[in-house]
Amino acid sequence: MGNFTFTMIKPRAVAKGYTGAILDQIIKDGFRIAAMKMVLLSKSEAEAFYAVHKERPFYGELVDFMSSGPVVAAILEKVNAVEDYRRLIGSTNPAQAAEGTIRRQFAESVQANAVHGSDSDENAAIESTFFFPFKERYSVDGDLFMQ
Ligand code: 3AN
Repeated sequence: MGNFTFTMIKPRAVAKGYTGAILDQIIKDGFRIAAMKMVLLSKSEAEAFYAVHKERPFYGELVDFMSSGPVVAAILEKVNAVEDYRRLIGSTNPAQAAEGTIRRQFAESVQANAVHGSDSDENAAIESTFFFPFKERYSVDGDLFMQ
């Protein structure tokens, strides 16, 4: 069980001014922000980040969307972070996301679903490294520095 996960607040949610409300919910749920920045991904960076989805029909659209405006990227620290954060954000499709989840409240569609959350400890490490060098991480737990 890992103690950190990686998230992005996606372009539409940032553009609509939901960043503060989403971060507030994340913090109130017991996550600690270990790293954070707002960044505009280039198309090739978005392609690289979502390379695992290359064969899926929505890949091109997803890359265009994720590079259409700035995202807020963060590493979140909490015991059992990956699983707890997936529960907090809700299902990929906001129409199926449980009441009170971040996607239920702030998502527009399956694609513009407000936030990304890592789906495994392994991917949390890979995705964190994509955005944050070790010197930009402020961890209360040494694990964040030992990937
Ligand atoms: P999750 O983000 O819940 O782990 P994935 O890994 O299946 O979901 O999909 C990655 C991202 O791809 C989603 N967050 C969403 O933005 C987009 N996506 C997934 N399914 C679709 C779809 N059917 N049409 C458009 N975009 C999709």
